[in-house]
Amino acid sequence: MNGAPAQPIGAPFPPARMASLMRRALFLAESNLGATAPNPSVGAVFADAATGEIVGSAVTAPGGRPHAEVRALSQAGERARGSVLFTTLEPCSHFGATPPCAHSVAAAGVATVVYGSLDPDMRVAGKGLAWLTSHGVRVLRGDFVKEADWLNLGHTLRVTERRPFVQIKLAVDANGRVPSGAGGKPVWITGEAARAQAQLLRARADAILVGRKTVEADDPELTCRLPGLEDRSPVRVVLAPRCGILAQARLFKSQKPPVWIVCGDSSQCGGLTGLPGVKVFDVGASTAGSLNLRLVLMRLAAEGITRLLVEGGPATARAFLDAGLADEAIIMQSEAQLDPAASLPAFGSKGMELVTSSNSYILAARAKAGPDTIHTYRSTAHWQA
Ligand code: AOF
Ligand code: ZN
Repeated sequence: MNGAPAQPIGAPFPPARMASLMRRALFLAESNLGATAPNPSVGAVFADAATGEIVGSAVTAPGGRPHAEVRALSQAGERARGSVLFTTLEPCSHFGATPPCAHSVAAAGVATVVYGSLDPDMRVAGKGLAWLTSHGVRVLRGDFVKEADWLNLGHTLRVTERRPFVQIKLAVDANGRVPSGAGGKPVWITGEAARAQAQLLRARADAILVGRKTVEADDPELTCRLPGLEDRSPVRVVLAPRCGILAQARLFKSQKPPVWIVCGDSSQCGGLTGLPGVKVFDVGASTAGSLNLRLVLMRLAAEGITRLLVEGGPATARAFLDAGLADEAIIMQSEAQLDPAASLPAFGSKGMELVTSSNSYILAARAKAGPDTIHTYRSTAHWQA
């Protein structure tokens, strides 16, 4: 269709307005990613049917409630009557902690609901749309369904596969190499702009995960230090099959956000179990002593995690890739060249090609951040060109 958005018959607004209102809803949804778990971050925009003017808009509140639609509805007030709602997710139909959004929307006299993703939650799963239709509200699929599905992927995977969305982030040099990590502190490869982007990834995650070796080599804090977003730091997760993490690590200096140690034998974690803000999860180890990553992810999902950022090191990233459990790989590439004697190929022996030349991943975006380049690869299981 010449690149124009697919237009449902009888759309309430011209194509460009339909697209921009849904884009606005997506933008809102994106703004609270990482803050609403275990609930999805949804964006909702009410537009006046006659003028297309926005009369109320909101995102799911931090902590997951109230839901986006009811927050936006209270802004719109009487102007919701006869309006058009653009929402990134099918409005809910279940009586949970709050009354169902679909009921509130229909009761407010909204004329049309334009939605992005269907809600896979069995309590909703089409019943939200059915409620709306049976109460006289017109329901249309909106533009940017692919983008909405991508934003909701953490929620979808938690519901359908009982695991979170997994995003891998790795900073590499011009040759795709990473520092070998014996210095006792992080080695910065990328510049300030890329680092700020990396911090934003932390803000948009529910949890950040590293392997025990990264704690030893870098002694990181794993918090979000972007001005104004400090309270968006995710739960800090360390994969440590045999524990062995020193209680002196900087991670334990602050109790917030919590630190979760996922191990294969909690009897080895003696010194850590009593630390404030620290929880130990024992998922059992294989005979080779490694952890089953699917079990790790299921444990995190059971704790409410929908979006997990895997930050290191390369062996940990590689393990998620090998297990087919990485949904997105964000490669931040510097123009600098590391000393080969003090560096390793990213993702272990295979280097970056493990992602960049794989049929399982597709380049979804490439952008400059100062002198660095950010390559975003997405799993073709969830993202098509
Ligand atoms: C919406 N709008 O903004 C969100 C929705 O535990 P509860 O009662 O808050 O319900 C959580 C479920 O509601 C969640 O699993 C998902 O199906 C839906 N989330 N729905 O209409 C929203 N966050
Ligand atoms: Zn709802």
